[in-house]
Amino acid sequence: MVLTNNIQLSPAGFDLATYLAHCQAQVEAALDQALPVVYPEKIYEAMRYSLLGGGKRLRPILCLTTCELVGGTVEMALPTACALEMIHTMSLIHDDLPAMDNDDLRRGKMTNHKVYGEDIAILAGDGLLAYAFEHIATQTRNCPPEALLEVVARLGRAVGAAGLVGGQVMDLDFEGQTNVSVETLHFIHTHKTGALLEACVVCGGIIGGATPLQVQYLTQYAQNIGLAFQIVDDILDLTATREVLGKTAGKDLQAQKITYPRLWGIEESRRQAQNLVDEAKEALMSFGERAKVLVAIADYITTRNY
Ligand code: GRG
Repeated sequence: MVLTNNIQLSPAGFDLATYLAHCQAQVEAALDQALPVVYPEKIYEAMRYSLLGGGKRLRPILCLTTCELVGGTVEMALPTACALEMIHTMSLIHDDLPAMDNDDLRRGKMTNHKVYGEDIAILAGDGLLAYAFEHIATQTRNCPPEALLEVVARLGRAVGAAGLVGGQVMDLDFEGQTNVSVETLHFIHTHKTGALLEACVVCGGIIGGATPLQVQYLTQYAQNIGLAFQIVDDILDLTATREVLGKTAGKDLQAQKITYPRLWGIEESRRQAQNLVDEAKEALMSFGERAKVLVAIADYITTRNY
């Protein structure tokens, strides 16, 4: 079976909202199928509670879209796309724990530890992280083994101390400090947020058979949208409501975190995010018209309202 989202191959213009909704439904169904409830039910239910609990599904969509852009199929990338969402979800579960950001609302619902308790929430995160790698290894079809090995290695690096974990450690370290340089803030966010977004784009490319030069361009695109995504996240934390965000608003101020708007002000932060998105789009020039979905997603990063 060859699954395709086809839109980037069609000559006519397209509507990003329709494309995102189509991919979200595809990812939702695949995630639901990927993680059935078996014995011991309690842990699977806790994992599914957060995994199937909403979210924009931006990370798996980036992976699927990039795979198709370089000539691969949705079918080839779907297990990795699901794994990326499992990893992202586990990072949210752990981020919300009392020992970390201590939050009670995520994706419009009570956080995992509020429903299942801290012990189960920690284990649900661990379970999702381990299962993500198992899922890639056991479910991927029609992808050369060496490409898959590279995907697994890149993903491991993006998640560990060289990526999310390292960024989170620095984020916690600098909480409450006012004298934080822009370089430190960049370090935190290129690791905590950027590394996984980069892995989504680049792994989709690798699965789809991207050339080394294409991987280089995709990396530039991803690094730029990754940082822009976080700048916008910081702005939304200040300007959007709890209802729209589906999570506590004003959290950064409350936790005395240094953010881009605090360093630069809101207007300058918007300008910087726009510059990054412009650079991201430039990195896709050599793909021509076929990159229109990734271009539209870059624009969406700065225009999104949650
Ligand atoms: C990965 C082993 C391991 C541990 C986790 C807690 C932690 C270490 C890292 C924190 C990572 C984190 C929560 C970064 C924030 C990234 C971010 C901006 C999330 C919001 O993403 P959206 O807006 O959320 O795409 P939805 O809900 O739409 O998916």
